[in-house]
Amino acid sequence: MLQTILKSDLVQLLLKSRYVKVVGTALVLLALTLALQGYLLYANMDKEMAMSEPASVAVNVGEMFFEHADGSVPAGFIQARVGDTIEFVNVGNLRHSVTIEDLDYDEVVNPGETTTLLITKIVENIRVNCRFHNGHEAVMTTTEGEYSIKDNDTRHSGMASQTEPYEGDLPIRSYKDAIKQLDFQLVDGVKEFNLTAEHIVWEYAEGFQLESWAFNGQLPGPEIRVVEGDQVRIIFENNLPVATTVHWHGVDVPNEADGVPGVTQDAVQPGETFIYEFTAEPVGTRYYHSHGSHHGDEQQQIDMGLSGPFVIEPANYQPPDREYTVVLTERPEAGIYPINGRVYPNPEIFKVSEGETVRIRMIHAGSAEIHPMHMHGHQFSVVAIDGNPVPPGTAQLRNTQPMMPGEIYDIEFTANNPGTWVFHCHHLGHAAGGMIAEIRYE
Ligand SMILES: [Cu+2]
Repeated sequence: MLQTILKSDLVQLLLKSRYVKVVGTALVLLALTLALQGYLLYANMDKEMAMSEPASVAVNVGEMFFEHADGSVPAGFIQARVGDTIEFVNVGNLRHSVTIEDLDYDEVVNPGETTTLLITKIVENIRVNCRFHNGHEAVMTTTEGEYSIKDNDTRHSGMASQTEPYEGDLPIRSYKDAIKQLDFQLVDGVKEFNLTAEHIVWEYAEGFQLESWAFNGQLPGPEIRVVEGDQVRIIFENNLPVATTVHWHGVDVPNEADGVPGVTQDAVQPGETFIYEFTAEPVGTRYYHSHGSHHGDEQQQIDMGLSGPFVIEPANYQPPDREYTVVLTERPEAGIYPINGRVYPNPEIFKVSEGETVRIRMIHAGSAEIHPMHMHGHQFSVVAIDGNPVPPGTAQLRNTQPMMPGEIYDIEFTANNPGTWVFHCHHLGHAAGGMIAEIRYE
């Protein structure tokens, strides 16, 4: 730097100058430059010292996630430096553990409690699990100095990597174990259904298992199908580790059967039974879902799997040639967006034959996202919205139908274009997260 200044034309000119005053000015400028350089060097050192000072990093543990409390690092990724302490805070309702095999660390953390880990060495991409619940884990990386956040955000990167094989005591189930419709018994003219909420591990695709809460052990819950005007009795048993309720979405039930904890009933505690009784009305595609145990945990319970279709047929129902039900759900913590409890490359397959009229009852049972459902190769008519028929002659002909959480659309199309066609969410992050079904001609 000094040499550069001395060599510069301006300095050479000044040095040649006979005016000492000018030379003096140049020297003052030079001194100022050196002082500024020194200051910058000092400031940098100060910054580096501040950055390597040990910090306490808060990581929230809940159902089913590990995430930095301040949101500075993507969910599912834990970043810290040597010397830092990580405070794992259980912000959920269930008991969790912080289990890090590579660090020989295994601590149980009850709801509201914290366990602290001191980082003593650099580790790269090691797994942090909870040994009680398959389905949430994080990748931890520590560094010596400065943070370097890697993008490992399973929440937004579409289909997450395969889960560890589940080794606990919960039953592992998949679409292969699911039944289509729930049977009833006729008791004094009342159609009586037994519905249970169960704690299971659900296999959305091969090698992709997540701990779930499920009606009758399946995702989505089995379809309950009744006829307009039926007297319906649902004997609901809660076998979950948490309290819950069941809400009959779009059904005009009497108030006491509406399933809202703290408003129309007390939450059904683990091991308890609650009876919902109502008349099936109005006609149309409806669904049932958890309304949580208290205000605030509905989203968690719904995302973990507590929903299923409820269809009220008109008397003398004339079904189309083919009829299918689509239940859209969301597991944002794992980056997957299932259709009927399945994610691509394990898609729900709708078989059709050329010339058939096909009806699909689409239920958005997820909790948060918009799903524009797009069908390839066909145009469809929207024949019912939220279960209620669209007046004849006014049905829209579409190939994409956006759906908001809680919305229901019945669509119909003619199978007039043989092939294998995808039917998928056009929010492409959701498609990447598995929200793709197939229409296959037989
Ligand atoms: Cu979507």
